[in-house]
Amino acid sequence: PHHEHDHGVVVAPAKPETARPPLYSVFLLNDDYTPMDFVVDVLTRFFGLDLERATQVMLHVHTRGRGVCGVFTREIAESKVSQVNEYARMNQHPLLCTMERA
Ligand code: TYC
Repeated sequence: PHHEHDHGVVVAPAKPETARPPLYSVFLLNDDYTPMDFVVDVLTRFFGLDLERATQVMLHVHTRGRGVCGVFTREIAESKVSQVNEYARMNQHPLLCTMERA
């Protein structure tokens, strides 16, 4: 069931749903040197977590090796990763932030 346009170009019918953009999970990685307080600061400052949730996520990363800070569209996720890594470097901490397709 294809629909023919005026120009003779045959296209597939549109799906009956609103298109959803691909989503990306943003992670913090554990390391041995970044202070716990700094990680909590990052999670509140860049990901809008309250103190209780930020502390939970920080401890998850500390014990499990990495953890999700949030899920975003690609451009927002890329911006979070850049800002967090720049902020960590500015404060001379080795903290790493990464992203991958959710
Ligand atoms: N492991 C660090 C410490 O013991 C704390 C830490 C938590 C570091 C989470 C990075 O993403 C991180 N000080």
